[in-house]
Amino acid sequence: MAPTLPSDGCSYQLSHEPDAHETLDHDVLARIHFGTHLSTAQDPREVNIALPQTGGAPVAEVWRSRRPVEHGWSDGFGYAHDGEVLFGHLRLEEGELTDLVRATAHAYLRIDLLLRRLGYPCWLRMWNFLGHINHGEGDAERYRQFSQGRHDALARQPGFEGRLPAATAIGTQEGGMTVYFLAARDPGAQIENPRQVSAFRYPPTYGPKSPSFSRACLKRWADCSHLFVSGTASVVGHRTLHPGDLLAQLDETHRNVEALLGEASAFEPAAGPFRAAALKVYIRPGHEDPALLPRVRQLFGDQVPLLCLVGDICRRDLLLEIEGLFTATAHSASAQAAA
Ligand code: 3EB
Repeated sequence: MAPTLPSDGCSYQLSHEPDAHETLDHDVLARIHFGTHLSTAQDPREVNIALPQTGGAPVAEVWRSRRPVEHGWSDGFGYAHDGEVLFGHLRLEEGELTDLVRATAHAYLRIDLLLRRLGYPCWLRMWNFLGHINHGEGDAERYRQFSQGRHDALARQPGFEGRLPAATAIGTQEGGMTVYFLAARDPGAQIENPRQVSAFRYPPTYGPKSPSFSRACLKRWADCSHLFVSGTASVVGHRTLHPGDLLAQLDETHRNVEALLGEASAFEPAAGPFRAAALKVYIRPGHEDPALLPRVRQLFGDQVPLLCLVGDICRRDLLLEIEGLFTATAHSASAQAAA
């Protein structure tokens, strides 16, 4: 049962669909299930993330394409691609993470090899889910070790700080690491946030190697533009604002997302206004609050598809993080009008 895609011109799209486990349709690039009691799947397009959902009936994140989709397994990766965009994922069990820095670097180098081999060398968007992300003190914290390994891999490419993908890094209660990602044949543009120090320039107080991600990645396709907004939190400059205050962190996060949207529009004015196609909200365990989702809807719009997940945010004083896919289609409309 393929739901009809709204005709916003994009050749592939993200939707939130009631979580189901029936066989995937041909047009699916990926289906990501979120929850703690998930069954293992054989289809390389299926991904399980061990984060409980909150705030509604469980949904899956489903990426569908209008173009023919090819899929398979390679070097332990499940992947699918449609000639324009590639989706892939990798799972490492806890036993493979005894040296987390090296394991992360190795995983990221393998991703790079996979993407080159399949002909989609341009990283757009990374999602990283790591067990016990806040365990360990100081620079031995698992998030910081992950960051170091990711940096070690990405920094091998000259000029890497100008081509960083958008990203999310969230902690799970189960061990191990799952990474899933989108990549393209041609690069997107890296967008930074004028309210925030770029994460790759954070001072060493946040870890020996700065987190290698961009605040957003803007990808222009034939008929639409996608803005992949990284996990965004209540960080201004490089500092956490409003520690301990979930709703104030939400308002600050919203200001950060607005600033980023402004930056993206200034970068590509012809794209037209960006609208939120889907958002994910991550809440630190123990900080769920019934006032949160109504406020999210008030800030980001009533109709926005929302997926709410309970997981550890990588900085200990952050209680919440929001990521999203934003779409703009004006440039294709004006291009058609001009034709
Ligand atoms: C921040 O602004 C919050 O390490 O990949 C957000 C999104 C954060 C991605 C990552 C970290 C990452 O620093 C934390």
